[in-house]
Amino acid sequence: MIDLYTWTTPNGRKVSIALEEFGLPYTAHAIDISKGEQFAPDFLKIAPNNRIPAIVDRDTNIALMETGAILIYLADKTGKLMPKEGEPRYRVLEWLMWQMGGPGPMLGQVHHFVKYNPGKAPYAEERYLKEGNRLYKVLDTRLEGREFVAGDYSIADIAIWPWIARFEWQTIDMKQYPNVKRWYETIAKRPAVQKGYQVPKDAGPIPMP
Ligand SMILES: N[C@@H](CCC(=O)N[C@@H](CS)C(=O)NCC(=O)O)C(=O)O
Repeated sequence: MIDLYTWTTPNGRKVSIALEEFGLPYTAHAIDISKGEQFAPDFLKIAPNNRIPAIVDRDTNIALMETGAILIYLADKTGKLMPKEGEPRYRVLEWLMWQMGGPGPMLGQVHHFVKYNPGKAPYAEERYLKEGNRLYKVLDTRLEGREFVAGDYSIADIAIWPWIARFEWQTIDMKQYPNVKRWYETIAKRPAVQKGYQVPKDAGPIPMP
């Protein structure tokens, strides 16, 4: 049994979607980051960076924060959604790390400046929106002639998809990125994605382009 501490955000959804895909039993605990619950001392014991999500695997007593580490841990635990060796494994890790260093932090800044603080910092809005569009273009090019980012559907797709699901907040027109749109729609149809998207509470329908 796994305890998942999470909220209805892209980083939180990476792990709830992965748990659904892996078919691992888990209990979701809501950490409402709008109320500052990520700073509660008990949460900080397992997530010292005061950010969701985090897990505690009761089978192994391993507590983990950081979605990249959590996804690799769960893929290794189950032997699913990441090749076990060789170049195919490194391709998945490559695109997982791309998400962790690119779309995660950069689109997060787009949300901060463009969605929540429009007009306060025009340079930052322009800078992060330009970077966001650049990353969509990189993803679109990668998905040209490929169904998924790295071989079969993997933890790399699961890491990227919830960030693209915020395309409306980002004011990014997904239709300009047809390969991203096709990939996004394919993944959105997966039952595990539809279930994991609504953890720890119903957040309305998945946005569709
Ligand atoms: N690199 C971290 C990022 C986690 C993160 O930024 N989580 C956000 C929600 S999507 C959060 O908890 N924010 C709370 C805060 O900023 O205080 C990961 O991948 O787990």
